[in-house]
Amino acid sequence: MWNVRTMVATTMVMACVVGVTPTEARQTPRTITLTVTDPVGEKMSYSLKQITAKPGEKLKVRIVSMAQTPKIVMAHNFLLLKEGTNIKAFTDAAANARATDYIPPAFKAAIIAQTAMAGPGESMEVTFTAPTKPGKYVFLCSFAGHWAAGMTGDLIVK
Ligand SMILES: [Cu+2]
Repeated sequence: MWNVRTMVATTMVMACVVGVTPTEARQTPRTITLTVTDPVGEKMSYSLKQITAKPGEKLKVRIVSMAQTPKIVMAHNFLLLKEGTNIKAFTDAAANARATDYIPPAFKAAIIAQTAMAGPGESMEVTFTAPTKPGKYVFLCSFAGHWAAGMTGDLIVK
């Protein structure tokens, strides 16, 4: 029974982390956890499709990969892009940027925040300040083919 209880407790803690918690202090980043599992069919996604933030809010995004597939063929990151970025052009360039962990050098200026790639069982995080300009900002995984498979979402600043 001990194991079952621990699992239940862990699941409850994870559920809380995934949910949106109110900002307690301006200086303390609000943690947002995005989990990723192995693809279902051809589809791939983050556990959250949308993150809402206040202008200039400090956020910590943690990406947790629960995938089983080896990192070389299945890794995930979180990239937040500036408004107006040509997403198709960005991801096309990223697919050819394996040497730089799928971060396209020509598009570095378009990235607001990025984590390293997380392989199976790994988690990576990044702390950053949300844009001060209200709007919709795209986040995505830049591993080859993952954006096209659905691994993307929006950060809504309002
Ligand atoms: Cu991915």
